[in-house]
Amino acid sequence: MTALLTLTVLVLVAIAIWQMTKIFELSQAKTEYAEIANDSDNKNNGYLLFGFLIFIYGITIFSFVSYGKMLLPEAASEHGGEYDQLMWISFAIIFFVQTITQALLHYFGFKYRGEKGRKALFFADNDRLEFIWTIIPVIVLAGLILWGLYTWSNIMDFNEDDDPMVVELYAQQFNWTARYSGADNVLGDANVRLIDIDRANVLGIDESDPNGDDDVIVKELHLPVGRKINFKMRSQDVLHSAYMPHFRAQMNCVPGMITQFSFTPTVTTEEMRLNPDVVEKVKRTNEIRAKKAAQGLPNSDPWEFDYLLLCNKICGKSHYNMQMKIIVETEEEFNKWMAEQKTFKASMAPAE
Ligand SMILES: [Cu+2]
Repeated sequence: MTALLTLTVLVLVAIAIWQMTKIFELSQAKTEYAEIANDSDNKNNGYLLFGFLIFIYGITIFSFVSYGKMLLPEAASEHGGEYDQLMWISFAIIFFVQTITQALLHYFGFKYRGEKGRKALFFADNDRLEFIWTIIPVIVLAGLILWGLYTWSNIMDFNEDDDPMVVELYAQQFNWTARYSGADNVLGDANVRLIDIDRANVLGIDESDPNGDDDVIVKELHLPVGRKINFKMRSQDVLHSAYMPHFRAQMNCVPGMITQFSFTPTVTTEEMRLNPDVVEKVKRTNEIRAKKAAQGLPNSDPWEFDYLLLCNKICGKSHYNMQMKIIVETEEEFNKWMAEQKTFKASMAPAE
């Protein structure tokens, strides 16, 4: 009701202003017909162009200053640096071109504004000009695209030379499950049709495949630092996307097929918690949480940084909460943790 009243008041105020302008216009004794722009109208519009230019530059600077801190901290994977470099160079080129072309656009808009007696110059074409403004974008874009393709093929190179550890990421509405391939480093065959909840076969692992016996199913992803991991993604129901932002990794999880992504984590969770950007972010978040706690609001416990696996496809109503903690640790810590886990064979309830 308040909203309706406010809206009515706003509409009435708008009508009043419009009527007042009409009265003001009528009261002016004009020699020219008021709806044709004259030199002073054109000049004012030219100045407004400059005003708009200042506005877009201002909002750009404001965004950099206010939201720059929202960016991800340094990459925690081997390929991440290369990926970030490509992104920053693209950003820099776009920023440079945008700044220059906007200034030129607005300046020429002002310089060649309509003036009484001025006539537009007509010329059909200029080969040199057209060559210049075609060849520069061609060179820049071709360079970026080639570099991008090179980076992409480097990142997506799944060769077995580095002895990658094979880990499955299993997506379903609305959670993740991870499966380690065990001592043989081979995942047992699996199919959603073999899922047997009563016997705790949540991933549909084929019991007749001996490769699956030593597989380890977990709800928290532990990764040894410096070891290449080859992730194989599956989805149970709809399209999901395995997104590990700190490692600059993302791959769709598609029902009915296995997709993959591979990376080497280079920074342990403990080390990342000491990263200045992360320390700053944790501090900021906990200040907000402390304020919430004082008001007795939920989600106000102090937060500690952890790597996350998130879902980056809107897959349903709880999509926003589809995440799994990732812990990057030393090889010894990882081996110790792994030794405590149960294998698939040991964790299955016996068949009745
Ligand atoms: Cu999802």
